Amino acid sequence: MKAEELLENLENAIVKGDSNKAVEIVDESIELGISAKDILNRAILKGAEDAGKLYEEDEYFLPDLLMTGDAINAATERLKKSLNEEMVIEPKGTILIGTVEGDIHDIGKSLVVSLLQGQGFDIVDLGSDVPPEEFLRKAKEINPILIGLSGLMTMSISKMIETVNLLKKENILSRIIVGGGILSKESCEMIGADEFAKDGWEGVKKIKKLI
Ligand code: B12
Repeated sequence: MKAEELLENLENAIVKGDSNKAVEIVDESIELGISAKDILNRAILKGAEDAGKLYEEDEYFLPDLLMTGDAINAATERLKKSLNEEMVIEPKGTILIGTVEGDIHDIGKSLVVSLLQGQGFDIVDLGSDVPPEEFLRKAKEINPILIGLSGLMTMSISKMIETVNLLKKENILSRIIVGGGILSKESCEMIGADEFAKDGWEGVKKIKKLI
């Protein structure tokens, strides 16, 4: 099977929420030599976007989104091993990361964690639905070189603002990057973060520049 066809089938498996099929195609794609970055950006994220659109159009409901979420999770878990094989590892410092309060989306954030670990960063992952005070408490404890805030929903932006304000008020000097598809240069400025990223690889590049 050709690469294009394989990636299209993977996109469809993600939309349908077929985890077994998705994992099977990830394996076939890796065997065919397709890079982890292409598998993610050209199939998994496209499937996620398609499912999101169907949800917005009331063609999909929460259970469908959950199935898609499971398939994305299964596919990205399978990808993580080869992601790290594509990376060069040198020790680089500790990064604190989490999804902001009110937001439970954590698949993209976990993927970014894998990418950063593959680059030699130590990661302290606070998980999802993390209150601003928890980011502050942990930042004071570990003094990270950078703090990453993830958020996929429009309402997460106000929580990002609250979190960044609290960190700055309490004199946390770590650089801050925010990530998630909803973000733009404008929202990043509004939040008061140093950088933003809509994509994991772009995020890793920007993080390396920031520090
Ligand atoms: C799967 C999914 C779910 C799953 C989440 C499972 C999980 N454990 O994460 C479930 C079913 C639980 C879910 C729930 C809901 N969801 Co939902 N969900 C999605 C979906 C389809 C895919 C998200 C995903 O996993 N993408 C794949 C990953 C790999 O990509 P990613 O998250 O974007 O991450 C990449 C980048 O953003 C970036 N990145 C992410 N974080 C960070 C952090 C840093 C520091 C950096 C540098 C980079 C970075 O790097 C990653 C890799 O490239 C999206 C649609 C979409 N287009 O995103 C909707 C979507 C995000 N969901 C949406 C909604 C509305 C909801 C619900 C409110 C639905 C409901 N009525 O209950 C709830 C939210 C509950 C809550 N309080 O959080 C909306 C949000 C709309 C908005 N603008 O506010 C979306 C956009 C769907 C839509 N189009 O309407 N959802």
